[in-house]
Formats: sequence, C-alpha cells, structure tokens
Amino acid sequence: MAFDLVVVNGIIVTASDVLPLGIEIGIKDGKISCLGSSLPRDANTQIIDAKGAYVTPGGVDSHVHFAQDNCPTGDDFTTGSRSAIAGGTTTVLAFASQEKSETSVIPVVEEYHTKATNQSYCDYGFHLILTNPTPEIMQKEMPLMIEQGITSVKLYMTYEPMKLGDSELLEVLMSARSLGFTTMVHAENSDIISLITDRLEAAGHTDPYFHAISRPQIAENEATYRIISLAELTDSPILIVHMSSEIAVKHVRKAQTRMLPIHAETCPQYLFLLSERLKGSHHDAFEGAKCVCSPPLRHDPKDLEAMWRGIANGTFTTFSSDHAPSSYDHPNGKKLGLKSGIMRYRDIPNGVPGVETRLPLLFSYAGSDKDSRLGLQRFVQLTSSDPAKLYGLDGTKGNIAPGYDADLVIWYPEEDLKDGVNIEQKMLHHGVDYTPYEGMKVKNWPRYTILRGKKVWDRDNGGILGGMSDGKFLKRGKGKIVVGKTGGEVNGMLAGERDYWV
Ligand code: DUC
Ligand code: ZN
Ligand code: ZN
Ligand code: ZN
Repeated sequence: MAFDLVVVNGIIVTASDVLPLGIEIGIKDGKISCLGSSLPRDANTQIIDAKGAYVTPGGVDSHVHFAQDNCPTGDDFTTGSRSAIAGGTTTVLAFASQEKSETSVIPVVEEYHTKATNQSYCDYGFHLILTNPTPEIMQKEMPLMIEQGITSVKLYMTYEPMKLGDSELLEVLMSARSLGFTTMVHAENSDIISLITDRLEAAGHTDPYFHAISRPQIAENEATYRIISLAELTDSPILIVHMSSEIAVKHVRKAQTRMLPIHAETCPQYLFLLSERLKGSHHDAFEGAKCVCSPPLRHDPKDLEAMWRGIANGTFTTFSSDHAPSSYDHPNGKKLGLKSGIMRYRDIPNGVPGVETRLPLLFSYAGSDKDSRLGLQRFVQLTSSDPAKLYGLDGTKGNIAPGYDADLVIWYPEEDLKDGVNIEQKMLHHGVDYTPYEGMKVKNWPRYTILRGKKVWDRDNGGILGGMSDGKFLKRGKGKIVVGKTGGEVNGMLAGERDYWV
C-alpha cells in the first residue's frame, strides 16, 4: 500500500519520546497509518521533507472564545480558527455559552453549531458554559449533551451575569460525578472583587491599571481552595482554568499530592506578562486596556516563575491560550472602557488574543539546552496530548502514532531560523488589531501545519492553504484523567479518604 503523504527526515516528538532521525510518518486517508523507515510511495504520494526539523502533534487549544456575545469585536470561528492553524493548532475547544435567562441548553448548542459549521479552518469541539444549571438541564439535557460529544462544562465563580453560588457549584459537581463529564472552573471570589471595585471607583481610581488592584491574589486563592474542597467533597474531577498566582497554585499541588483529581491550566499571559503592562504606554494610559484579562496580570515576577515551575513539574495539565480578544481601537471593543467619558476599567471587555502565538511562545523554551525550561515531551503533553486526554479526544488527537488523526506541526530546522521570529500584529491571522506580544522574539514558528493529512499552513509558500470547511466538529468521549506529570491514568475515582459516599 502506498501512502497519500509521507513526512520524511524529521525529528518526531511525542508526549513520551523524541524519536531518532530517519523515522518517517506514513499517512493514509487523513490518519497516521504507520511510522517506519523507507515507507513505500508511488507517483501519487506527496512527500514533505522535514529535513532535521522537529515534528510535533498538532496543537490542541482547549480554551478559546470564538463568536462570543460578550466579545462583539472578537474573533468568530473563521478568523479564530485561521489564526489557530497559522500557529500550529489543529484542534480548538470553544465555548457554547448559556445566558442566565435561557432555561434549555439545546438551542444554545445548536446556535454554536450554526456559528461553526463550514466556518472553521481547524477541528473544533464545544465546552458548555453553564450559568443557570437548572435540575431539568442537569438531569435531562446533560446526558443528551454527552451523547452529542459535549463532555465538559465551564462554571464561573465570579461575574454577576454568570457566577454560580456554592450550592449551584455543588449541584453541578454532583451531576458531573454521576454522569462523568469534566468541569472547568473560573476561580475568583466575586464579593472581594466587587468590594474593592466599588471602593476604587469611589476614590476615582478607574484607569486600566486598577483592574489588577481590584482582583488581588487572595480572590483567586480563596476561590481555588473553595472549589478544590467542593470537588473533594463530591469526588468529582475539576480543572481550574487560567491560573495566575503562586499561592493559589499551591492548593492545586497539595491536592494532587493527595491524589485528588484536581487539574489546572495556565496560559501564555501568565508566563510572560506583568501588571505593569496595564499602565499602558507613556503617552496613553488607556492602552493598558489591551492587557485587561481575568485573573489579571500579576505584579510580581515571582508569580511568573511559579507558573513556569508548574509547567515543568507537572502541576498544570493544560497550557491553553484563553484566546478571548476584543479589538482595541473600536467603540465596542476595548474602547468600551471610555464610554462613560472617563477611563473605566470595569467597562473594558476582558481577555487577550493568543491562539496563534501559544505554541511558538512555549516552544521557544522547550528543549534540552541551558535556556530551556521544559523538555520537548513535556511541551507536547501540555499543548496537545494531555488536553486531548482530559477532554475525551484520546485515540484521535494529540499523538503521532498509528490510528491517530494526521495532525502535525513541522517546525523549521534551527539553522534555517537563526534569528528567530519577531512577533508582530501584521503577521498574525486573528481578526483583532493588536497582540500583547508585539516585539517579542520567539525561536521558531510552525513552518507547516497538517490537518488530517492536508497541508493547511505553509509559512513560506502561500500561508493559509486550508479552507473554512476543513474543520470538523469533534464528538468527544468522556475524559481520561491524567494524574500528575507522567503518572498513570485514573478513570474517575481512585483516591482514598473519600469513603463517605459509599
Ligand atoms: N475568563 C475566561 O475564561 N476568558 C476570558 C475572561 C474570563 O474571565
Ligand atoms: Zn474565566
Ligand atoms: Zn510614545
Ligand atoms: Zn476563557
């Protein structure tokens, strides 16, 4: 049998191995059919020469916001997924968001299918944001959602229109426990933030910088500890999204050493950016709005260091972008923060772009030389294989092995890109007008992105080659929970101490 495509001369990196040079990847009908040397080829076989470059599994970005009503100037599926493939991401998990007034989630999911079908350059799945988890939804609709491949929900502990109280959080966790879906949680204490925001406002402190003052680490710390406690009580696995503070991450680490199924995510902004960015430029303080996201950028470089440690030591299961952009120079974008006539951070839409820069930023620190902060296999775990396992895509996404989708990133050989790449807004493919990483240098960039055997990105020859109907909806299974850095997989409940449910 000849292959449709053979990738030759690359250095293949998976979650477990860096394979020796010379192993070829044989691809047939969009799947990886085998790895080997001197694979058979005929006149119809396409060859990609990866000559000495790393080849990693296509990125799985398990936290992106596309086509969200609260980001009217942000990305839709078309611009967001285009940006994804140009940065090596072949799978995104986006959010279908319930509004509090909606008493059924079925039309919510239909709406997001309409927004994404034939509009996506990469494969995609949905997490469901639950803001009103009625008994009807939890008992009757969630089983249907799981059948339809939507096997995870996100809950907010803050934001007036979305937040759930402890009793609602407990109800959802109990339901997750019996139905087996995965729960993502935004952990910040809402009342702490409201109290400080009201006081800052009364004192006239409303510039973008005060966004960071209004959401102190103690708000993340308290909510993190609380949701871990609720997850322990209900014996239900959770993933705490977009973590930013050392004190909060310590609770996660401690829970993991007790073998509780507590997972955590961090994002590029919490590895690279500090709250001083919220002060804007020297001639325009409002430019700080570009870096308004929640949790906020932290003040102390020690927090960045702590996130890097969590990346390397296995505390974090996923490294996602939390791509949630709004255009800066637009009256319905970040400039909503000027609508009252003064700078008012509480009116600034939250979030930064990052789906395209996620892989290159982290890859710059992956390797075995002295500047590296994580191994290449760990890079693959965080950006591709572990999110795939956690969210029910194992066997399909996140690996370079027979039977998996042929989703690949082929990087440049180091000698071809000696000066690295300077990140600039003008080279990116998202629909917004800035990047918080402007001017930052990365060592490498995806040269080719392959989606199910098709070259959809060629940086030097044509750029975006894929089309808007290349991306398919991914019907996900239940998550296989990955415990610890390399540790065994535990399906559901293993840990001790939780015998009160028996
Ligand atoms: N939470 C997110 O997950 N994304 C953007 C803003 C937020 O608060
Ligand atoms: Zn959030
Ligand atoms: Zn200037
Ligand atoms: Zn988000």
